[in-house]
Amino acid sequence: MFRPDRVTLAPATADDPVLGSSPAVSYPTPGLAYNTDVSNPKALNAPLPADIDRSTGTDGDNVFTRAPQVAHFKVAAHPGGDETYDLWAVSNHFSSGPDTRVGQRREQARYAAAIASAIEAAHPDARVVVGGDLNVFPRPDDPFAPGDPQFPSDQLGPLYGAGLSNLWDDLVADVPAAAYSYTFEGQAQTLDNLFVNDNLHGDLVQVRAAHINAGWPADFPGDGPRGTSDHDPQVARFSSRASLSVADTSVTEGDKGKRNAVFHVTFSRPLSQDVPVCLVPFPVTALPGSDFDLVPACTTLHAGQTSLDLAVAVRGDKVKERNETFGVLVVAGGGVRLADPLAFGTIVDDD
Ligand SMILES: [Ca+2]
Ligand SMILES: [Ca+2]
Ligand SMILES: [Ca+2]
Ligand SMILES: [Ca+2]
Repeated sequence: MFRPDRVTLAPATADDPVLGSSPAVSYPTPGLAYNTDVSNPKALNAPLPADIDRSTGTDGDNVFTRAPQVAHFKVAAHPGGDETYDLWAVSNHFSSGPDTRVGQRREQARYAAAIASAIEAAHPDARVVVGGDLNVFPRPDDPFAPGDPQFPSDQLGPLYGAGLSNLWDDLVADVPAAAYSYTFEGQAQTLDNLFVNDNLHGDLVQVRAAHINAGWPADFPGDGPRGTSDHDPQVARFSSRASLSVADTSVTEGDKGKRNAVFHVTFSRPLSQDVPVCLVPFPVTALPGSDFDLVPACTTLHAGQTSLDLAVAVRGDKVKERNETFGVLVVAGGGVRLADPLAFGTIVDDD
C-alpha cells in the first residue's frame, strides 16, 4: 500500500533487470515461469536447490511459499513537487519458526539479497529496502545455542553480506528497551526486519517499532490476543529531499590579478531535474573589493549530477597580511535541503 499523492509506481520495461522479461537475479536455480512477467509490482521465486540443508524441514519445494513482492516507486521529494527519486521495496514473509526450516530460510535471505543486488547493479542511485516478517532474529541473536549443530545459523547472513544494513541495529542503539516486534511465551524478540542499502541508510531520520500488538499478547491459556495482529509494524522515516553540503577551501593569494577560490558543493543524491544553485560570499576578516570580489555566483545542477564547483575571485597583492577569511552561503532550488550550506575560504598570504 502506498500514498498516491507522494508515490507512484514506475512503468515496467522489458529490459529492466528485475521487473523485465529476463531478470538478472543471480541464483543457482532458474526462476519460475512468472519471473519473466514484465510487471510492477512483481513476484519472483525459484525452486529450492537440491543441495540445501533440509535437516530442520522445508515448507514446499520452492524457495518461497510466499514470493517476495518487488515494487519500483517514484517518490516525490516534497509534497506537490516534480522532483522525484527511485525507491525499490521488496516485501517479504519468510517461512516461520526461527529454529525450523533453517536451510530454506537462509535460501530466502539469499534470494532476497540477490534481488537487491540486481537492482543495485542496474540502478546505482536507487534507494532499496528489503523487509518484512523474516521470521528469524537479527544478528547477533542466533536462535541456536553454542554447541548446537546449527550454531551459528546466521540465517539472514546473505542480506548482511550483500552490504545491506538492518535498521534493527539503529533501533537497538537508539531505544534498546523498545527494540522488539513480537512476544513469544512472554519473551520479547524481533522477527521483523528492515534491511536498507547505503543510499537509503544515509537518508534515515528515525526507526521505531510501533508497539500496537506485541505489547499486549495473550496472557494465559484461553485468553485471546488483544492487539490487531501478533507482530508490530516497523516504522522508518527517511529524508525525501536531496540535501546539499559545501566544503571549506583555501587559495594562495598571488601578487596581481585574480585567482579563484573554488568551493565544492555535493548533493546527497542525483536530482531528477535541473535546479539552480547559487553562492553568496560575505566578509569575515578579508575585505571585499581589496581581498576578494563580493559577487554572487550561480550555475545549474543538471539532472543526474551529484556535485559541482562554484568560485569566488580572490585578488592578488604584495601587501604583507595575515591569512584572511571570507564565508559563503550556498542555496539551491528544487526543494533541496540545506544540510551544510555554510563554508569558509582562507586566503593564504604569500607576501
Ligand atoms: Ca601576494
Ligand atoms: Ca587584506
Ligand atoms: Ca590581500
Ligand atoms: Ca597579501
